[in-house]
Amino acid sequence: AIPLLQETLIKRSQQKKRTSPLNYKERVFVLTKTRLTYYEGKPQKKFKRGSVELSRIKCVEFVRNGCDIIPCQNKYPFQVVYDTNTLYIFAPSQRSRTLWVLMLKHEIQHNAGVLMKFHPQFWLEGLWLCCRQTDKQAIGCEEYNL
Ligand code: 4IP
Ligand code: ZN
Repeated sequence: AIPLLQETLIKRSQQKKRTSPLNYKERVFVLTKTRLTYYEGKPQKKFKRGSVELSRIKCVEFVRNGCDIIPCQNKYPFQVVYDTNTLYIFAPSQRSRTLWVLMLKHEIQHNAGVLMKFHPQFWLEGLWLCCRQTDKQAIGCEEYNL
């Protein structure tokens, strides 16, 4: 499939298991018409680490107040919410982040299950920083617009 967008960005571990570490990894992100996939390595020689089917995505949005609290070189975070997970991705510039978010929003506009509400800040150390709720699956605290 022809990539719509490709760039080296940083991601936070999704912590799918209770014992998963919280860390940040540089990955080559590739967006196609059907998937958002991330790879380890260089664009010319890369190994697939994970992939999200676009049809499963419920929300793509900036993360607010990310820069100050997160130990990540890339200062422009955005989130991709799908199934029961949130993938946090950090872009190197405002321009890059805006491009990824606009492209992703465009590709998911006809998805079933797009959220009515979302969390504008990070899930960190057992709570949502926006609303202080301690249930990871708690309904969002702010209205979401695609
Ligand atoms: C890993 O940490 C990486 O951060 C993985 O990211 C991440 O998977 C793992 O989280 C996390 O445990 P170590 O490399 O120190 O083992 P990547 O796949 O980019 O390498 P995700 O799911 O974020 O891709 P869990 O929750 O999958 O275990
Ligand atoms: Zn919240």
